[in-house]
Amino acid sequence: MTASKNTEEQQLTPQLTDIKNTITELREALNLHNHRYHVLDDPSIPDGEYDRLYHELKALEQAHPQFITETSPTQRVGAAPVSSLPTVTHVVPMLSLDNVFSEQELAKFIERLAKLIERDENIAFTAESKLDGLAISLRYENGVLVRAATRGDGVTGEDVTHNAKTIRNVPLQLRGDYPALLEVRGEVLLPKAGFAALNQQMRDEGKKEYANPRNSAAGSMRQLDASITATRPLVMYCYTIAELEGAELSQSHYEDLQQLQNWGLSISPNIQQVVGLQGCMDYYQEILDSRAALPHEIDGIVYKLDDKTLQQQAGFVARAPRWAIAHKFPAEEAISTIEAIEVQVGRTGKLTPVARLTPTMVAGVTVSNATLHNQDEIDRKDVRVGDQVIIRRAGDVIPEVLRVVPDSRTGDLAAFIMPEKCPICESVVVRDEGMSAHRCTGGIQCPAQRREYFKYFVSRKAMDIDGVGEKLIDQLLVAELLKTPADLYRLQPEMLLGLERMGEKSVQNAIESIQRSKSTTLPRFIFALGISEVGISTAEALVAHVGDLEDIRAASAEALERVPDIGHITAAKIQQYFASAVQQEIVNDLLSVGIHWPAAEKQDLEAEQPLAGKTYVITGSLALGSRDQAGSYLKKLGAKVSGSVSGKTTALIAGEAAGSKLTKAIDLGVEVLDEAEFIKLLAEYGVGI
Ligand code: 5U1
Repeated sequence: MTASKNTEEQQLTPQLTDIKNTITELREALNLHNHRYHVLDDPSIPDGEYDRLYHELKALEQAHPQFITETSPTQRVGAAPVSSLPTVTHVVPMLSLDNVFSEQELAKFIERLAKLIERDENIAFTAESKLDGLAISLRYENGVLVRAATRGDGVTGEDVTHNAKTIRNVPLQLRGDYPALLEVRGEVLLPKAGFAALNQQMRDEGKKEYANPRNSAAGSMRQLDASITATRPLVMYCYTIAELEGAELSQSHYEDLQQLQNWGLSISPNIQQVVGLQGCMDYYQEILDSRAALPHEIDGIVYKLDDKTLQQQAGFVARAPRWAIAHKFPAEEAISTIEAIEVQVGRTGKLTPVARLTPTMVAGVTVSNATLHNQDEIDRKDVRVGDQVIIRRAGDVIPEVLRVVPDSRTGDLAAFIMPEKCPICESVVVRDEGMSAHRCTGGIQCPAQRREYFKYFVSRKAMDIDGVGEKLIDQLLVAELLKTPADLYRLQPEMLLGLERMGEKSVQNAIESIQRSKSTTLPRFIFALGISEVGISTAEALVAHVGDLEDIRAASAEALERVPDIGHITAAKIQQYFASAVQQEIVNDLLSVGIHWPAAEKQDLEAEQPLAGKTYVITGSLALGSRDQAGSYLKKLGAKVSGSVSGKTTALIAGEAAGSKLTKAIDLGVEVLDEAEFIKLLAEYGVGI
């Protein structure tokens, strides 16, 4: 330590010295994370954690401006370019955005802005998703793409023209009445599906995976070899015009975006004009609700003052415009610690290792458990009890452990090994050859499997016994009244009366819904048996192509494999199920208590299946009836009906109020049919509605 520093510190109170030290530590941490994020494309902490550190530093510096230095991470726009790509100077600097994290902060932003532009707070904004990718600037001269550059530090970026030219929705030549000069900015992204495929490929090749889609987009765009970038399904959405010559635009930012589209550039889906705080918050909630279903990652909303003259009046601060703000979503990733790894046993006996975590807030919810999937995943991620880990909770998906925080392990930690005996019933645990899952061999004798199986058996898609819920099943199991599924049909009112929360009305309700469920359909019954790999559409295919239960029970694995969409493994599982003496008894027992269905409508396999090999998705509400009903028309013609849109979808049938599936279909370029077009399609194949 130098003498002058000593003197300086002697003049500070102990409290100020502490603050100064905290500021220094925060800067060091942020510099390190900045380097990993921008230079190495390999962040070690989630974005939410970075934001937290950044805001802690910013708040301390605001309270103690005497400690602000020119080199503080708060004083710069982004990271300087580092690779061997040529550099580019941005004539108009590439900005970043200030963030808010709550409605209150947003309200303050609007209040401040209203004062700056001397208007009331009913300000018109253009609201759009904050895309989680890499910011890029595209320059078009006489309609021709002449340069693409990364943001870098906002003034100097990297020349990535060779890579931008490989992005399918970046036009090399503008369309229509394009201007003499256009510099446009936006975000390059790798959609979620492309990210998953890329990481699978990295794993297969033994290479390091990307931490998130944004890093993979950055890594892809900063390749020296454009043929590598060309293999990545990147997309670019434009969000602002930086330079323009030779065209007149209106005063509205929203209309600028429409104009960009006319010139052949893509803009973010779901852009809306909104007014005031309420308009912003409604839009925020709508997009947050559909976040998990979107094809690409977004991390918040951007609101921009729509009137460009007023934008000029509001002006800029060092790194960001005063007329725009990013409203960040609650972070979906956070750091926690693994306190234990326990093993859960599912309906089919599959063992799932579950991490018990130090309770941690993720996406607005306290998370204490996260799935570790299976032994292979634990080994691949090298996750151990005691590790600090990054966890993720996205939408309604079960929280999962993504990875260990790099360099966080201190000391020797024991590796996890799956138990050799079931932790619930002590039956032998086996691992099917070539499969990742370990299984308990106890079958329905295992209390865990039995409980899960009964919950499944009564569920809506199976026997649909709505009067029997989880609580009642637990009580019946404890009372040893349920051993095999047919026992449900042997229950008498007096056996239920007196159980917790089972008054006369609930008992009657339970018994009636059990009795009602006896009349079912064969696909539902097969589904309810819980044969591994057999979902409702496989059960429907079995009935359509093989016949009644007796035919299915007697079918060989080879015959089952001839059913569309039934592969080798599923055929073997079905055949093994019906060959097992234990399962035969379960099925016979169910038949003996009176479960029945209408005679199966076996389809003639030779009959014409004009839509065989095609896959449709149905969304929104249809005037012709339920989506199930609409799906059955398609299935009759040999088509498959799926629940989610992908690149393999033939077409999306979109009824009224279609939401995120429609957005995804448009994004993926999947054909969309409205109800009238759908009815016409059916009519072409002789199906009248
Ligand atoms: N969607 C969107 N993201 N984003 C980032 N719009 C947008 N605008 C930006 C930035 C940095 O800057 C403009 C306000 C100039």
